[in-house]
Amino acid sequence: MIEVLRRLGVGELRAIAAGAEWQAGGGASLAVRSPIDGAALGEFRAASAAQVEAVIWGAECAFPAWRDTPAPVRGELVRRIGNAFREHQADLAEVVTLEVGKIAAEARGEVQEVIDICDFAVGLSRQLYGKTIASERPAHRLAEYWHPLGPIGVITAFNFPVAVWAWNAMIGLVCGDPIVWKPSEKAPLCALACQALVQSVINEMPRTPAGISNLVIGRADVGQALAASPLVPLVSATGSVPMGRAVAQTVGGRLGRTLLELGGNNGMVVAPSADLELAVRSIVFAAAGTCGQRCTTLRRLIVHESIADELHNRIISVYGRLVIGDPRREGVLVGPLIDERAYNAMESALVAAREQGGSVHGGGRVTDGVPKGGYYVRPALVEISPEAPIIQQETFAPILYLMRYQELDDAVRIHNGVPQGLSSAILTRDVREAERFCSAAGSDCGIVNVNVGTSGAEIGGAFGGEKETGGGRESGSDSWKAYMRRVTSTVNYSDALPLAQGIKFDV
Ligand code: UN1
Repeated sequence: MIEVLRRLGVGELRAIAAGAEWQAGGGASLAVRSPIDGAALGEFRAASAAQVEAVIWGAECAFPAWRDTPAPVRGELVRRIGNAFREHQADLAEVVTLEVGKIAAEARGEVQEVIDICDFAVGLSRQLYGKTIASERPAHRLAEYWHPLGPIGVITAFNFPVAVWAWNAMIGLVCGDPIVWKPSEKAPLCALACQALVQSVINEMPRTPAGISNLVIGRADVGQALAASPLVPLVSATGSVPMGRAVAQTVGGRLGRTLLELGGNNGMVVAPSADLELAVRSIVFAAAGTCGQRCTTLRRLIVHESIADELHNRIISVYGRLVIGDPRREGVLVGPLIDERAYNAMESALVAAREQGGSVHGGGRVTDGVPKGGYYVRPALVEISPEAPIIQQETFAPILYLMRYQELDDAVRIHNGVPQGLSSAILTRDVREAERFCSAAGSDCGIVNVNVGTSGAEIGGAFGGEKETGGGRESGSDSWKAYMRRVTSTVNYSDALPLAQGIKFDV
């Protein structure tokens, strides 16, 4: 077994995950490869439908005891989980790098996001506030409060293999919900490491019900089994639009709830007054960082025509200096794409962009000075018309489309003219432009930034977006409400029975 996994406590895999029977070299159905060099990291047998059902049943059995555990005590568990992640931050970051190819700083940042959401959830465990509402009837108390919901299904993508689970799991846990996690089949090792850490904390905290944190490993059919179960009142899913649509249809068919965080096709408007130095830095991090594989990656740049040439040249010049290669190497800023399929998708998008009149700078595979077997690419900048169909599509790779505008209204129209609505930004020193972009008539996204790129959100805000992005909100703010059920309660403490709306009904 890989040494770092041993340090994280990934030992008795059979005990911590359904479908995670470690098959070092054995012919199982799910092979995991490192995007760094294509090296085999292990093989798994995906969970069977019966295993998924058994795990969900275990979560359901754990629910009453966890529901009845005081929320601050649930918070204490999450506080300890946060400490375990603090202690193992470097180890877990190493697994993130190995399994999904993030550079060290970003892998560490992702684990930091887990720690931050744990802290947030601990505070939240004493702040699951309801409301008292003025009743129209005398001697009546009208109130609203929140109860745990039940087992929560969490489906996550490869690109944030630990943080997005933590957003859902830590909030869900303090809300009193057991968690059943189906990670991306491309990142089961990260999930096993997280589950091992959580399990070790659970084992040391007396009276914590077994079965509040669970893992099922497999492909789409495992996610579908989770989505189909009537014992899972909420399924929170992060990933592609087709995945989200399939999950939503299954969950919707049984009238369950979903929380969806799907594709982003994020845009940034660069106005004439923008600080170009700041612009270049925020654009390059947002467009080329994480090799273009964040939901929040910048994909569309809408630049005022007066500065478009200069900005274009500056980006090309920084792209030319970017160190691309083994994410474990000091100084590397852009690691590999996740796999060959991602590389092919990038190539096809660039072919389509050329056919649609785009002029492409960069792109293409890097083979010199990088590990063999990995898919390393040069980030691409594509100058293109806002009418080109390709800009409607999210390609999970570092392709940045550049379009020009004359009037801010046109920029906003171009910006909003795509089916997705996750993250957006405007770079300007003109407060009127900034406020217009943030207003109801401006960006139609869930995240709207000024002089900050589209990616790299903090956990304290609600995270998610509109339109095909799915409408869900997770992480901070009051996103916790999605993980609980709301009760509206009227208590009459008089001897009379006045009816609402003044209705008379004397019997
Ligand atoms: C994602 O890509 O699914 O805002 C999550 C960001 C990160 C989270 C991205 N904090 O870029």
